[in-house]
Amino acid sequence: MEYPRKHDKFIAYGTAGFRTRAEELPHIMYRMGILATIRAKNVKAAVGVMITASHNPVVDNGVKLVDPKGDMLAHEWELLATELANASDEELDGMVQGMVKKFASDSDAPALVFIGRDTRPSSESLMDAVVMGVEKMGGTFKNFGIVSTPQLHYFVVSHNTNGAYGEPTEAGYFKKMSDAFKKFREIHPLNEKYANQVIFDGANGVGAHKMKVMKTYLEDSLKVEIFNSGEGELNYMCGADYVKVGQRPPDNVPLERGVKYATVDGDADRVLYFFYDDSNTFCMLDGDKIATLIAGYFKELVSESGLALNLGLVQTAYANGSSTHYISENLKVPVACVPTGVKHLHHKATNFDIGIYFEANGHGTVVFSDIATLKIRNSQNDTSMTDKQIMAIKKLAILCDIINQTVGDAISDILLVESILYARGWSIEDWNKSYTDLPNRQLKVQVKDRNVISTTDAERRCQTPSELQDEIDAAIAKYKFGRSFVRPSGTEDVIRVYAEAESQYSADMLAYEVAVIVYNLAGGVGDKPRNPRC
Ligand code: 16G
Ligand code: MG
Repeated sequence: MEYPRKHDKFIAYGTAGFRTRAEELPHIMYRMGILATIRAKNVKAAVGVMITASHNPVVDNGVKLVDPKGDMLAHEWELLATELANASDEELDGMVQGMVKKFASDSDAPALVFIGRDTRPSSESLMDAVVMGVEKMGGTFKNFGIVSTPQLHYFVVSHNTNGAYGEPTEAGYFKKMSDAFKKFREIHPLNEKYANQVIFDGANGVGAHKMKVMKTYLEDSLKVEIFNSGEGELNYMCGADYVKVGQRPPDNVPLERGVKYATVDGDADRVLYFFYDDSNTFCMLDGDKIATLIAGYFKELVSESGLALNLGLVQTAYANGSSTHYISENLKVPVACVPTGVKHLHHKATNFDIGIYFEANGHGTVVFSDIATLKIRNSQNDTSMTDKQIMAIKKLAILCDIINQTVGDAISDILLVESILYARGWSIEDWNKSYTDLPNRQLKVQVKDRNVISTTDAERRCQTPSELQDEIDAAIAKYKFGRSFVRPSGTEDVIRVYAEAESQYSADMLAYEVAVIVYNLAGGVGDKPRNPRC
């Protein structure tokens, strides 16, 4: 039989698909080729399979399916994916036949599966397994080779809209975004303190390859210098996750005061900015800062345009308290909080005409409702509008084309940030000044079974174990501006702890105290959390 199951480990389709050591994945890849084909027949449209483990170490790999509109796989199908991935070899045929009967009985429906992969050495052979699964089910596939996760999402939606969203090719992707980027610059005089240069940390992954290509499309409109472009190990001491979690710069990037840096993760769906200020302090501008930059600018454009469009911002519990305060009190933009994971943010954002969503870790984008898209498109030629209104609408229309609305896209997000900074005439310091982050700390705690912790209120409070929340509340009460929550990770076998407070010392101590509470009440294993100040 093809790709027999070689281990008994149970692996679930988590927040970002299946993710584990590459050698545990061949049979899962084969089965996901099968499932993707059944899904394509079921929805009578092309679907995607992306092979990547994002910011994880190079020895890991993973796979996730992309639904026809370029969105994440529907929840019911995540459950089917887990069932299929964990079936024994003997059960497999029967299970597949059952699924075909239930979801794809109209077996003549064509099935087209788009396949993309990241730069991991294991990705190519894992792709062969996916192809084998597709062929086994009589489906056809298109291999896009090494692409970023957001590129694959873009190809799927572009194909399924017959090119209305864009041309479903790499050239189409680069051209759509870079043309819009250059057009936006043409309608603005170059402004004040804006610096037309970004130093780019490619995490030694696909982002570096794709930024190299994007540079040729951008010509001189944006100067990008690329580091960690593949000569070193993927995600090792570099990339968005390394920078965010450690709150430090990546290795192998020349560091200079006042210069603007952007760092992306291994599959280029996350981005953060950072710089060194006048006192040579490392300053990070994370997903929250990106979200507030976008929300503030879009709010202004919508109000100048006079169009009746509601604008909202979606965050998770990880959003810095200062950002939430700034959004609701200063920008006066409605803000919603949802559980971690892009699918939750994306879904919520579609409730607004213009929905902006970002996780603090740098994953996010902007989505426009069909009504918003139509209004923006049609009112550009409305003769009853003033010049100022038309100009605002024109800018909104161009920004729509810079944005990859399907999912967070590091390269597209960089182009959007650079456009807004350009329009505002801001340096990175100006942007950073909008609000000051509360100091924060994230820790991990190893426990016997992470599922003993369940959460509610968009992961901000624990329901079980029963005494856990009361003890966390008691710890929080000791710290000024203290806030803390814990949740089981969806991608690693750990409990994550987040804490913020008035000073870095307090944030570190609060995180430590809460980690100890988790260790004691939720079945901690291995070494106890260590007091950071001892
Ligand atoms: C995945 C999610 C990301 C989330 C992270 C949380 C997608 C595409 N990616 O990488 O949004 O922030 O998981 O990881 O949904 P955690 O559950 O281990 O904290
Ligand atoms: Mg990623």
